[in-house]
Amino acid sequence: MVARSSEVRPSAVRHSASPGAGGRRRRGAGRLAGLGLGGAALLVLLTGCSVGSSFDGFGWPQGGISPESHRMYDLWIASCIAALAVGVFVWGLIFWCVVRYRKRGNELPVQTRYNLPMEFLYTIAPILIVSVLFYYTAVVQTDVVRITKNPDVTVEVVAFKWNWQFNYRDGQGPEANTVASVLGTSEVIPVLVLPTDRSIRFEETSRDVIHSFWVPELLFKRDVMPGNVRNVFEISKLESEGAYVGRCAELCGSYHAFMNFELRVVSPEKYDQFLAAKRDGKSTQEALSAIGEDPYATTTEPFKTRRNVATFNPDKSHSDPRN
Ligand SMILES: [Cu+2]
Repeated sequence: MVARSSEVRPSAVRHSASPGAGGRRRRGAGRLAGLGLGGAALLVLLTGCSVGSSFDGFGWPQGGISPESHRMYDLWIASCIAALAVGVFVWGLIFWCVVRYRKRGNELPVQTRYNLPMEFLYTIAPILIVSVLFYYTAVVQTDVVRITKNPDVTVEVVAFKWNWQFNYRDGQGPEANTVASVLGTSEVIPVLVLPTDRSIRFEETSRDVIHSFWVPELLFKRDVMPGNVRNVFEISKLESEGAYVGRCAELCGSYHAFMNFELRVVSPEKYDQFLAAKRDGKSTQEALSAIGEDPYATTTEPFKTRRNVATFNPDKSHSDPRN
């Protein structure tokens, strides 16, 4: 497949022996290489957040609120750009070959194979590409799952069918004490209040089955396991105040889809006041009101089971699903 003059058939030699054809081919290859380089340079120039947002994140969720989420997002965008650069180059080669070597007569075109430099390139280039992608993936992953010794805030996330409890802890690990707690009920969505600009550790445990703690804006979710497994992850800080819906992302039973909570990100000062109010025995709603925040979740609402005699055992006389 790759050129080697000793392998070339006489007819092909005749064809390529013309100096005009060789010159044209070199110029064509030069143009193609220039086009490829120009395309790659253009893609590199367009790199950064703007490329991601113009292409809708290449399918990756946007609007992350932690440094870790930005790193994962950037890795995805860079990988897409690298894949596109390789793709554009390969597509260019394919179309160039289709046009340049289209059938002109009954003579076979130059048959090339055992070209060592080309074979070498075929082998080395993919290894290099995969190595670079692997390296950056390993760097970002290590960064995202890094655990520090003394995070500013530690929250124990307790999942159960089908709600959440968030325990504010005075230290790390199962031996630490809970100093304040937020418990979700069927009537009230649990609001997890956390501060901006402080490192936060999440320690997860489940009372029954496997759940998954997921705030889409963190661009990260981690399973919440029952038993002795205590899944832990950290974020170095939350960047923007606001209310963000949180969900269970592991199919855990009938009301899995309604197992929502709200992450409320406030300033560090407000967070301290919230925690102080909770420690003083105030309810979560009272403590939220005390710091000037909406006392109830604003991003989601408690679910209605819609389960009663009529809907659980529907028959013709009780067919109205709203009952
Ligand atoms: Cu669940």
